Amino acid sequence: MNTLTKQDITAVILAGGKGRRMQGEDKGLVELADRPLIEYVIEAIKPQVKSIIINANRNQSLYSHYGFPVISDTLDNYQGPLAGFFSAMKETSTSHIVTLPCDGPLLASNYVERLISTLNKENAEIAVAHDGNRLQPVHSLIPVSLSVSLEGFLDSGERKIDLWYKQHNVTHADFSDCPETFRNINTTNERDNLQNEGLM
Ligand SMILES: Nc1nc2c(ncn2[C@@H]2O[C@H](COP(=O)(O)OP(=O)(O)O)[C@@H](O)[C@H]2O)c(=O)[nH]1
Ligand SMILES: [Mg+2]
Repeated sequence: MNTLTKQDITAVILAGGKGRRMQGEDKGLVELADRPLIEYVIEAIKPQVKSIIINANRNQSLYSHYGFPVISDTLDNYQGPLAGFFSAMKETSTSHIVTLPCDGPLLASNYVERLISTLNKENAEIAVAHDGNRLQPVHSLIPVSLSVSLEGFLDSGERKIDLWYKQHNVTHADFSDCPETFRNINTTNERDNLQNEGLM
């Protein structure tokens, strides 16, 4: 019987992308209402977990100012979020990780609790968030013991999150009541819209 608590969780903030739709900017450091995006994410996730890892492939010294370990992908050339999951899992001291992107500043205050309670309730290995319309694959709760499976998957040349999840017993955590948790900033326009809506 699973009885996970927040003490079992390291949050992995994924800030390792290329910022392709934002002129190659390092999105975690892009400012929203005068503060880097990652600051909103750290503030929201910190009370929900035991520890935090920032997964970044650039500007590591800037990210390290927040006082958490900064881990780069062991695979080079921006091979996608699974590369970040794996690199962070290797450095984690808790039994589980919760993943979340650096570009989603409206994270629910019960994000981790809901993933945990879903996994505790269901007989599954991984809990992935569902916004009511679709699965949100970079928002998930994963046991670190699956790093062996993930390493094999990456070694075989696969990169797609959904395909890796298909190899495991995955349950969906229902977040249809707070879809803003998944609102994320991929373009300068999306950043400006959020600012103009006065949500920050
Ligand atoms: N570690 C790592 N993270 C990545 C990589 N590519 C994207 N990500 C992260 O995955 C998340 C989702 O990427 P994003 O470009 O925002 O795509 P979206 O799902 O369309 O919003 C972001 O937090 C990125 O930082 C990568 O190559 N390595
Ligand atoms: Mg995004």
